[in-house]
Amino acid sequence: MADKKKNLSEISFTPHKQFSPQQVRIGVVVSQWNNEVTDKLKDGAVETLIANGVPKANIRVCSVPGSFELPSAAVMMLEADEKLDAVICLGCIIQGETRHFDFIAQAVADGIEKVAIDYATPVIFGVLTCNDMQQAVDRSGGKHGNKGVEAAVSCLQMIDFQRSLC
Ligand code: DLZ
Repeated sequence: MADKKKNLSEISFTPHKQFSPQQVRIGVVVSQWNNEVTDKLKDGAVETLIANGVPKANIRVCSVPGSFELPSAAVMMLEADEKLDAVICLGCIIQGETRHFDFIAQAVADGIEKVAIDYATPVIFGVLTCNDMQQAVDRSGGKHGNKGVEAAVSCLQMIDFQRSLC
C-alpha cells in the first residue's frame, strides 16, 4: 500500500528469466465514477505495462459505470477472451454522507478476490478507497504515487508467478 513510508509505485518488477511480457494479454477495466481520478489510474497502469514490454495491442481497456461493476466486468472479460492472462480492476470510491461507501468497497474487494480464485487468474485490486478527493488525487499520480502503476506491477508479478509454477 502506498503510504508515507512506502510507495509501491517505485518498486520495480524483476521477472523470472523465462517470462516473456510480449506474449501476455491483459484486460484493464476502469470505473467511470470519479473519472478524473480513474483516468489517471488507467494511464499509469497502461504506461507501466507497455514500459515492461507488454504490446499495446495485447492490452484491452474497457470501462464500466462504477466500481461496483468491476468484478462482474472482470468475469465478462475473462469469459469473452480465454487467452486473457489477467484483469486489472481500477476504481475510486470516496466516502460520502451515507453508508454507500462501505457496501461498495466491501463488495468490490470481496468480488475481485472471488473472481481471481474462481478463475485461478490474477485479477488485481486497483481500487482507491478514500476519505476525500484529496487522498484520491495524492494516490493517482500525486505525492503517494499512482495505484494504477502499482496494480500493473502486481499484475505482471502474478502472471510471472503463475507461469513459474508450470
Ligand atoms: C453510487 C455510487 C456512489 C455513491 N459512490 C461511488 C464511488 O465513490 N465510487 C464508485 O466507483 N462508484 C460509486 N457509486 C456507483 C456504484 O459503484 C455503482 O456503479 C452503482 O451503484 C450502480 O450499480
